[in-house]
Amino acid sequence: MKLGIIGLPSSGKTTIFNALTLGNAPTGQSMGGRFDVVTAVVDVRDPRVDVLSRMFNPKKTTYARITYSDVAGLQRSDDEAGSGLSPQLLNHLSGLEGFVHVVRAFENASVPHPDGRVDAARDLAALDTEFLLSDLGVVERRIEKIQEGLKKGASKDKAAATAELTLFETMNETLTAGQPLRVLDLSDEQLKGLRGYGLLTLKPKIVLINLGDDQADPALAYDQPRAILATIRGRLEMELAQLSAAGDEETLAMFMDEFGVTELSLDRVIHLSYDLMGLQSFFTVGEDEVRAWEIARDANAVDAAGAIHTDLAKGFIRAEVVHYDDLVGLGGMAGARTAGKLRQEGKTYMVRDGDVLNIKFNL
Ligand SMILES: Nc1nc2c(ncn2[C@@H]2O[C@H](COP(=O)(O)OP(=O)(O)O)[C@@H](O)[C@H]2O)c(=O)[nH]1
Ligand SMILES: [Mg+2]
Repeated sequence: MKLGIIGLPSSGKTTIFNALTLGNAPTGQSMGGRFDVVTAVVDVRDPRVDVLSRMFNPKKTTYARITYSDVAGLQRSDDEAGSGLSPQLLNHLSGLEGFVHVVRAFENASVPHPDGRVDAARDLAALDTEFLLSDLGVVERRIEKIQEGLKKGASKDKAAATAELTLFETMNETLTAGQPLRVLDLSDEQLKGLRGYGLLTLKPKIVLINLGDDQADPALAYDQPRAILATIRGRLEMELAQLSAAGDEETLAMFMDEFGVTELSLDRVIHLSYDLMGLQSFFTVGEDEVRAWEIARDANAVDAAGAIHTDLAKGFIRAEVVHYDDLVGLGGMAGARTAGKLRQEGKTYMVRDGDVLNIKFNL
């Protein structure tokens, strides 16, 4: 899963990126709107993986992973005529699966807001508008293309071209009304067809309101499908992440207690990312490797097999399934088998979060 951390300059993107990746990317650098991307892969720390690893003692233990990129260079454009995203920036954004949109709410006298005054609602809307305009450009160009094709009689499949035109006209109306494409109820088929367009307002997004250390939640509303609004105390979280990375558990616990932090932002934002993308985890176990895999919540056993390797999906015979809770509760595979908790499941079995799978296949 690849998520991009986006936001206006000095909103705290790099600070939050550091908190998420336990990293040390330099913050507070004015990029002057220059397009710049730093990427880090984060292990999804799942205590269940650690328990399984102790149980099977494998050569290798592998967590699920999320890639976060810190995307600098997004700015509000004053150009009423269209979006101000550079082609390279747009290209990078289009390739991401979702966004973490950082919005500045913190006051910091030594870091003046580029617009002179902190206003989270305004900044949130500013980038949304930027993305909307970008999508509108894409949609309008596509509509012209389809219409041209229909006029010239160049479209091989007229019915398909007409259906596509209808879809793009609906999208055009949505965007023109100031709504992101996320609000549309599109079929899987339609979404698949749209994948190549990299439409920005179709991508799921977490809006992270970046608060000062003891600032109250400004309580903004953001009611959209496939969007989550949350708050974070970015700088505080970065400092806590640094304590955690340094292994200073005692000081970390003290600060977390003092500031009422129950879960580090790393874990919290990872959980939000999973929710946002509609993901769950399943596990594979063995002497060689204990591993966590991410998969859609509506995935079946064949999808799970395919997540491991396309060959496993192609030659799928059945899946041996035991739930993590049963496996651990019954002290291991032997116990789970005796208790009848190790089941044989077919292709259409719907995978549950925490399932331990062994795919039987034949090529
Ligand atoms: N007071 C306060 N300052 C912050 C917070 N987050 C970031 N900053 C400061 O704001 C400046 C810009 O942050 P940075 O993460 O570099 O912003 P970016 O331009 O969006 O990557 C840095 O000096 C940070 O220390 C916060 O939550 N509270
Ligand atoms: Mg930065």
